[in-house]
Amino acid sequence: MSSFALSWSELATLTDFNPDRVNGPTNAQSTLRLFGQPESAVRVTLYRDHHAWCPYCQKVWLWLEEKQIPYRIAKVTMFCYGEKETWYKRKVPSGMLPALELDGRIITESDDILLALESTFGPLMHSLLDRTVLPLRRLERELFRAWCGWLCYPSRSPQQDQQGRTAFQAVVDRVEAALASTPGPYFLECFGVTDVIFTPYVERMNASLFYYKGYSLREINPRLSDWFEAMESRETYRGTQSDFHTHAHDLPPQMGGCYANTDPQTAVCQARVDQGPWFGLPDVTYPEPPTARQEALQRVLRHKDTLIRLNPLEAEVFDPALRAALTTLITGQVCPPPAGSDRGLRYLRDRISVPRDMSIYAAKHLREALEATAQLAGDRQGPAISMRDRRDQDPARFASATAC
Ligand SMILES: N[C@@H](CCC(=O)N[C@@H](CS)C(=O)NCC(=O)O)C(=O)O
Repeated sequence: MSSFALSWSELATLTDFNPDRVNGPTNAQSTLRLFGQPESAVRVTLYRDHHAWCPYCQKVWLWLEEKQIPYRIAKVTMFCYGEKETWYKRKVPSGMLPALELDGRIITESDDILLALESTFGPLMHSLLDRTVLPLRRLERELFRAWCGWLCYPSRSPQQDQQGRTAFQAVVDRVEAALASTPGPYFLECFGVTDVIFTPYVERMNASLFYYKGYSLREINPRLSDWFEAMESRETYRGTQSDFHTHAHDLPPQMGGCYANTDPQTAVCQARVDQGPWFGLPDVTYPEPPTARQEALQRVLRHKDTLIRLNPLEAEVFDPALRAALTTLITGQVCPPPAGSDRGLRYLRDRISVPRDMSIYAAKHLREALEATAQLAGDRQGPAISMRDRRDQDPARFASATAC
């Protein structure tokens, strides 16, 4: 059945999504985390990037969430998507992220940060320097290098691409053996700092190799599959988790380039990540939370004025088109948008960033609703996403509405 687009005030009555960002589940929008403790208990500030794209920031973020250390979060711009804040350069002249302020002392380098946190608050199950952790840390770096070797250099031939794959798989096989050497799904006998260390890049490998190489890390390797599933059982990880679309497009400017192979499967994977359907991709397997659609609606309502202002379409066209997509999102009913709005709807579809904007299932619903609505208007794609930088994501333009 088809319906008219609801008004902004009607849409606002259809979501009451309002989680406790200070004491509730891990989320990317918080600027203060207390875990039930008073604000006077805060000794730590984490400086991390606005977009939650920085893997080293995710490592420290996850550690703090797992240990439930009260902390503040200050968000900083990465060079690849905007101007670094002057106040941050005064604190950390290199501008590098993450940084941590602990009792007034600034610490940089994610491993040094974790060591300082360990010595103040105790280890997360094991110390980074534990004799069982050290070889696994080295293995994580080997995996990282093999991934870069395959992904970040153009191959002159399918044979050369295959060599990259073989070298990567050889390290993955050792990761599989390490995971198999303990009874549970984690790297050591139970969850701990080693899992935190592997998380950021293994998540990025899963996304980027699917998109650029047609290789599904999570589906091909049974132990890593179990590990992902175990990680996804943790509220902490779910709050930091990104999706395939976000990583496929945030990585090239950060890594200095990601190169697709010519395998036909790669084209299939790319079409699926860029144009959907987004449900069923191996970027997430835990059951969808019942609040996902309401979360997506609430997050768009919060930023709607900026989203309309920044869209390539005129406001008179994009405003009703966006309301049509949100009507579909929340009611499930088909809602035709104005003629010519397909490009603008797909522009927004492509610029949803997970978990910066919303959690993974909320984003899938929003992408689906934007795409279903765009299809009623036409088949034009939005302006191409830049692979050189992501200045199209400059957070300054959202600055007035960032705190929530
Ligand atoms: N070895 C450092 C690496 C940190 C790093 O490479 N950070 C990148 C972001 S992922 C950065 O700050 N780049 C500067 C920028 O993009 O603004 C660590 O472990 O903390």
